[in-house]
Amino acid sequence: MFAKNTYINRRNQLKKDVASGIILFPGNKDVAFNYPANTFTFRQDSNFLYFFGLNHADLAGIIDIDNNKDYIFGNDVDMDDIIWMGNLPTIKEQAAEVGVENTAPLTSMYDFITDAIKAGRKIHFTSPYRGEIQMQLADLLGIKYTNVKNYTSVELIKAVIKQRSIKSLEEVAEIEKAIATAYDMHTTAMKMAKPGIYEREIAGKMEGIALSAGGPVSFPVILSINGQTLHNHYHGNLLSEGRMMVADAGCETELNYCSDITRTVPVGGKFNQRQKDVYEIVLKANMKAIEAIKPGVPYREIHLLSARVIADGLKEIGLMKGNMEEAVSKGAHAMFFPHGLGHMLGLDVHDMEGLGENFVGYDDEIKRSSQFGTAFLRLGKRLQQGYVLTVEPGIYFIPALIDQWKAENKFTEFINYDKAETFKDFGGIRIEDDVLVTADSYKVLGKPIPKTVAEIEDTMK
Ligand SMILES: [Mn+2]
Repeated sequence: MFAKNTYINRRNQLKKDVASGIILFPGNKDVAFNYPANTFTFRQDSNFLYFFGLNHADLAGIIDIDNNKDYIFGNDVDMDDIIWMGNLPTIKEQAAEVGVENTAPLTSMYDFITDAIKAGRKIHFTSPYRGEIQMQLADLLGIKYTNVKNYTSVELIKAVIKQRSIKSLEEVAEIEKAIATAYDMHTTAMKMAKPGIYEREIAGKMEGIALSAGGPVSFPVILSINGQTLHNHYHGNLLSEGRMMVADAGCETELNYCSDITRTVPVGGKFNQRQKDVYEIVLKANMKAIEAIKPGVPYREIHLLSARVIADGLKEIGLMKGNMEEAVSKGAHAMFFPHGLGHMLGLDVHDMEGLGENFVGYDDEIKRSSQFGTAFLRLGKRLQQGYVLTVEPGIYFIPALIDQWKAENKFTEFINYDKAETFKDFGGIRIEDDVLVTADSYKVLGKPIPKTVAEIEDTMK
């Protein structure tokens, strides 16, 4: 974990940003995989990690704003735990490492919260995303399980997002560590992408590299020759010449900071002309978007800029036609680019999304668009120094979507459906980097991962 002052300062800032009451951060519990003693890999809650740093199950953190006191609730290990799981420092000792003086057994948290409720004090908590925590909160607060989400604190959610959005140097350094591992994952995948190999062989190798480096993957590896399915987790296809392989994968560091990188490569290592034509458009959209990053610019503008680069490029190769400014404003490009340009990145791969996508990505000034395509943009608001975000444009040929829009005669003035028909066997291309917003521009984080046609072909040789 970081030095204890990091956690003390974060909690103190929160006490300034939330007016009064008690802030409750339940840590995560182990979750059963197929029977109680066989659990999923433990993942601590990111808010708990951010403010309390401790990385094991069955803890809770409380910040008493009114009395300026921080607490960790948890149980010391007993002999059974020591025999089966090994020894751990006492809760008191662990708490001291993150600058918390007050500790108590987990069960006493119920009395603590009950007393606070009786005294009419406000209990702030964020929206639970796991059933176990939702039930724990219902129990603690004496409310119905289904009613818990109605009591979440918007004040706390906004205060947490305000802090976690701005990455410190030590956090950026962690993210760069995660990208260093992603470099190994992706260059290994490129070298393995030969005809006759199954997707799962490469996906498994990538996940193994993440685990070897000390953390899990930051989300299940997306690796597919059917890249037109955006979040494709099926890994059973055999790679064959003429297909593009999309690999969208990252990892977590030991401190649980994430990377999220996408590369798309031609199976066998050589782009054919059609693949190169589409690839160069996506690459240009990725680079132009990155170059536009600086504080004060709404990310939605950069999303639309990348959409424009894609539309112009598709017009050049005959897939779109007409006035591209109009096409983009009406959303015609979204048949080929039906998702957002990117999202924040940090302790979560879609950072803070558990707190609510619109709280993270939008604000009073910039509201989420309802237009197909742009509506899926997770981050639209103005950028600030210290944000870390992904830039991930793509072009996809989704046969069912082409069929539907064609049948509806949708945007026939902008889309050349005859030509689109001939691309139904193409798949998709996405290129994603992780970028820091600096004082006056941007920094692409981590060691550069092969990205141009020449770099990729050279790596795959
Ligand atoms: Mn991403």
